[in-house]
Amino acid sequence: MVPGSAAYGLDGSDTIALQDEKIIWVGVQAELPQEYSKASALDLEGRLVTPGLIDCHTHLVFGGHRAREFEMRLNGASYEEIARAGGGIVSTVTATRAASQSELVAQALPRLYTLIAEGITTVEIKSGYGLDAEVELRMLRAARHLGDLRDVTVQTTFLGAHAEPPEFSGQGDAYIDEVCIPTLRAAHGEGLVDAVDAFCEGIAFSPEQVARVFEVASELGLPVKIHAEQLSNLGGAKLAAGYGALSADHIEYLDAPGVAAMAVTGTVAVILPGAFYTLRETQRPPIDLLREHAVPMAVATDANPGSSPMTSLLLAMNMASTLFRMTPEEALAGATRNAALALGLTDRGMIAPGMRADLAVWDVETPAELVYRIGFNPLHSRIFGGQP
Ligand code: DI6
Ligand code: FE
Repeated sequence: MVPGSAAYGLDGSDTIALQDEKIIWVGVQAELPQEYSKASALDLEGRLVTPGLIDCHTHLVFGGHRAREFEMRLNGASYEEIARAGGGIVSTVTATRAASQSELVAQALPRLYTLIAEGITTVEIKSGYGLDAEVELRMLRAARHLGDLRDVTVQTTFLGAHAEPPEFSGQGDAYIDEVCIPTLRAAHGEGLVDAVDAFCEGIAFSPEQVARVFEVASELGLPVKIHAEQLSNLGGAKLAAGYGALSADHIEYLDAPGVAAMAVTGTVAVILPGAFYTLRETQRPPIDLLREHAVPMAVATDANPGSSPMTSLLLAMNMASTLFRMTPEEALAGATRNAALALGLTDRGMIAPGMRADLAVWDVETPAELVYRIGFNPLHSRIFGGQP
């Protein structure tokens, strides 16, 4: 039981009863059912309690870093120019292929710990820096292993369609058919895939190529999501919505037909301000249009070594508000309830009976106070599956 706290999203409620891994009751302390009154209690002294935060879009497992590219961009090179010159994602592929599974885990752990320290209880981790069967599987195994090592739920996403590897340069179709799709089948066979993602972009894969991957995902019964409309509008979000996608992510260049298609399927718009900031983009995602169509919006770090070297979901929330004018309530829903939807998880992201007892306790009074600071972590404590 957690009395004396202000539960986010539940007007006036101040007490949460937990049993094992679940929330079993939420309400005001005076109405606490008799049967729970003898349970051990944790007094949170009026602190804000939110669902444990959920980072629904990360590339947390990778080898090396890309600080040199950061310097190149400061000298005027663009993200796309660097990618086309063989840098970018492909340079991380080289470093990732050179790392063993335990090295990948060791390099990812400090990043994961930084997220956990901010109250994250569920994190999605994508493959996509192996781009061959062996290393894509290694990345997914490393991601799963991280979830065994720390008190956090890891959801794995297969992102074989992230970039053409050097050995298939200019042969995207062959890569999709000969490597990406067989690797997806193998990873699924090992139980390593919770969802399937693809990067639909001029520097990555065409809508037709992405559709081929999504056909196989559907055949395997796996949900899909997409990196779409980040640098240009290829209609990727609409394509993904046609496959009932859980989410379309980035979407700075998303147009009205794309928003409408997402609204029909309930596809979540995942807003990634870290990449927008890092690449100094100017085209903002169509937040007003998403609101008008009641498309759920999530916010995530996109933690990756190139376009978003960021491991702070609180900072992503702050940026979503400051850069894109999302309200603090929207930013918080984006890191909890809607982030759960973006992962297809119906048992978390809200404080309600039956939900997992994943909670974050904050030394603040309101969501606005949580979102407005920059570079400050007010986490008081974290409860994961009912365990403080
Ligand atoms: N979009 C992104 O923001 C990341 N992947 C993608 O498709 C960037 C990955 C990287 O630059 O390493
Ligand atoms: Fe990404």
